[in-house]
Amino acid sequence: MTLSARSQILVFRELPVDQLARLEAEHEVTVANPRIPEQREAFMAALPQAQALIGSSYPITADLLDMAPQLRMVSSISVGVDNYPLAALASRGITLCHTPGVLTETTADTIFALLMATSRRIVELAMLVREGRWERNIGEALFGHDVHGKTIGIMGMGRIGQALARRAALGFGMTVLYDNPTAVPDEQLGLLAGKVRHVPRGDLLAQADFVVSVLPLTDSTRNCMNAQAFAAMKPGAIFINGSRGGIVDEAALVNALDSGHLRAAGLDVFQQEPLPLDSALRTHPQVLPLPHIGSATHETRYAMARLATDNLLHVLAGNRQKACVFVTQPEL
Ligand code: 8YV
Repeated sequence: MTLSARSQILVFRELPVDQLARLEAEHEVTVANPRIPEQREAFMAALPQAQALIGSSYPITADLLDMAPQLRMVSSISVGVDNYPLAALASRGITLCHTPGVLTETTADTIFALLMATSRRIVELAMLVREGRWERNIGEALFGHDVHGKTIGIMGMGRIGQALARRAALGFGMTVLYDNPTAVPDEQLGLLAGKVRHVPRGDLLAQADFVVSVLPLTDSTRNCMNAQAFAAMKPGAIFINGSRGGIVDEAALVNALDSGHLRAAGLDVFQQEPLPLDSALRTHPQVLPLPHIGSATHETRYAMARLATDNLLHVLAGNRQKACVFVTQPEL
């Protein structure tokens, strides 16, 4: 890739000031977040000249790429790349970079916190106190369920799945089942070797007290948590989704909760985000919804932005080999 010394960069999600300064020191930079109505016109106006994009959480479609004929790379501030037209990028020779690794532990923390909060009814009981309804000792009707010592089934044993398994197995003495296209070799499992079991999905669904998705969204995982999958889960089990909303048939989940087959669901991601006001999942008493906060800590979002800036500068300088170029489905 031969690019002018100072390339045209379009920043479509706010960057930390020090990372924006790094880009401005070497390139011509336009900042315009199309999710903000007042900035959408500036974003569209900058597309025709843009040689590089950096940002996240906005659908970069094939049609949009047609409006950016100079585009040579996209640096996503994310590990997931399901909102990018991978085939269209490849056919145009546009390099896609992402930010694996830096968000692994934070996202695993979030997912385990969601599991704990869902099982122990933390938010529901905090509201009881806040709303002045704590009038006597908590009775059985408000008890939650233990997490320690139970069985967790992890769908997707990539970086985040393994970080989650470490929390479950090493921190909470849980039995850890996982399904993956292939078993993870012991040398990659490290401390988890001998502490996790690779099983078929059917066994995972039937045996787990907590079924947790950390699957990437692909054509093969889309809607994989459907009515059949929920019915295969253990009665009284809890479903946790920390990956992508697209893997869940949300109507089927609501039915599984309404029937009492599933005890509860903790969801950090949804088919449509922000979650529509008329979604049954927003107010369902057995659902604990979060607004996609998996990696949303100051420290981690800064690390992601810094890595995405590194990636962009490496590729524009002709050092593609130093960047986290997306070439296969990310191990979340
Ligand atoms: C962020 C994520 O929500 O990295 C991902 O794939 O889903 C999250 O870390 C998002 O990408 C914003 O940066």
